Amino acid sequence: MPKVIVIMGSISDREKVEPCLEILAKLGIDYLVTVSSAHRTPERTEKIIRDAKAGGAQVFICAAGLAAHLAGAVAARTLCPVIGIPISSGALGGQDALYSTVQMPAGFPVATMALDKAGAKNAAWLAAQILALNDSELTKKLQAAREAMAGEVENAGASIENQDIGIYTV
Ligand code: RP5
Repeated sequence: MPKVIVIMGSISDREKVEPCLEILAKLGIDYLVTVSSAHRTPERTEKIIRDAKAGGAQVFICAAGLAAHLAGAVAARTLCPVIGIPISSGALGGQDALYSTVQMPAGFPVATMALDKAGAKNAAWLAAQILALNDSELTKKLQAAREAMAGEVENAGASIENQDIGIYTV
């Protein structure tokens, strides 16, 4: 059983969750990805959580839209960290999913990310940071990734300074 379990509420969420899977894969983190709904398939969701627990999974990532109950329903059934990705869909454009995911009762936290792809990316980074607490190789990968991001910003800054008036130097 992989350490990260990614559950989306509907296959229609897939495209928005994809960046999460890409980052997990890039970091060499095994994950299980599936579709299950807190409302449409509550028993299936329970079984996924049970199996994940038995298999030693450590982090859940849950993506859902509308009255997004999935992350909360998972949080109610596990002591593992649960990361929620609110998905925009429907008449309220994702505010419903954001509020449903973020407004958890005390004692049942869901680490709520931004909506859609931006949130999907950070869900992967946060899951990686949680796992890295006990994985020095993963810590090194995260450090390297941050250095690469800083390098990209510096290159972009240098490039625009060369093209434009370039009055800012460090
Ligand atoms: C939620 O309802 C899903 O997570 C999805 O974002 C939304 C719409 O689902 P579909 O009707 O497209 O299956 O449960």
